[in-house]
Amino acid sequence: MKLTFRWYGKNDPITLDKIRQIPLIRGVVTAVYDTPPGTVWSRESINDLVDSCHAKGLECEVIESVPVHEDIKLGLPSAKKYIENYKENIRRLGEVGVKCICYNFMPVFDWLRSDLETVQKDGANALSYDHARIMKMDPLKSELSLPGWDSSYTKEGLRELLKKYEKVGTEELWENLKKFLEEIIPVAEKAGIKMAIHPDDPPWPIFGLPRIITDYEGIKRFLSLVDSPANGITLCTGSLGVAQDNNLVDIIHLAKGRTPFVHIRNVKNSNEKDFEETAHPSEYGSLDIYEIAKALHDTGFDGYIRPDHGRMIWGEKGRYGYGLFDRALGATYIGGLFEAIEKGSKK
Ligand code: DNO
Repeated sequence: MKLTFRWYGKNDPITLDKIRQIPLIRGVVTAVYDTPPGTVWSRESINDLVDSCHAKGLECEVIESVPVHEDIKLGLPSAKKYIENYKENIRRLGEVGVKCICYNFMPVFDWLRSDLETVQKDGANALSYDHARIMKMDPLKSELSLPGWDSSYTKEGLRELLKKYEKVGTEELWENLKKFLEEIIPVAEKAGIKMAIHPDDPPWPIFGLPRIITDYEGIKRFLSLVDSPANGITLCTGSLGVAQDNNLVDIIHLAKGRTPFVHIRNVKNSNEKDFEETAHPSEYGSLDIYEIAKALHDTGFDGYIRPDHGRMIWGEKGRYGYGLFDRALGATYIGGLFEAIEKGSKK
């Protein structure tokens, strides 16, 4: 397993110089951010990204994300063009040594939280989700925006997009995902890249939009759409772990050999659909991170892991979920767990 750290490119206040000093980090997880979803990334930008990482002694083998254009998820005729662009990005990334691409198939919105600065007992600030509050929110009015969202929509653009989704239910979304995979997976195979779909966060429908990568059954169905090692998942513990019926160890066994990438974070579930993000170690949240690491080890996991969202601690201000300190602590915790499990298994 290789430990990695997310880097939002040259505008990220957490610079490569800082990342390279975090113990155990081998490489970064990053993307080209200078072009809208659906376009082909320029070779110049790709090379610049990879060269910047290498210049600091960091690998650049994981891209998160190559975003999927909404027309693909909607299954519109224009999807054809966007799928061709997607394939070209896969080829170009393969040429520079990228091994894994993380993406998601969530309509319109990526990850969602109701509160970005919940104060915890120890004074840290964390992201949290209160379902009742989310249900009362209107995305067309609310000013809430998260770092993972495409911020280029105007309210009018968003209204039109949401209208188009009125015709797309769960089954249509599955159908459009299948068509997309049938096109891109052979290209990924050739390029030496493993595609890793990110589960929906949170793993239930929001604002009336369908979400399908949410649980064991959904992942089982996903893996069977195109049965190839290049068609895999990103095991995001915090996304799947807030649905209390989800057993992460079972999911890890289900996706054995099909999990090139893992996001590790912990969450404290309060009500059925309410949760708060916590420090990474098991004792702070509802997830047993040791059991998760053990299951990954037992299933022969040999992909990339990154510590996911951290809280804001030590007075840090910055990109929600993506500060330096708590994520760095998470990284060393994860590295320690794996060292203990690996050495323990050899005794
Ligand atoms: C949130 C991230 C997601 C993820 C995308 C992958 O912090 O895990 O935004 O990058 O869903 O496409």
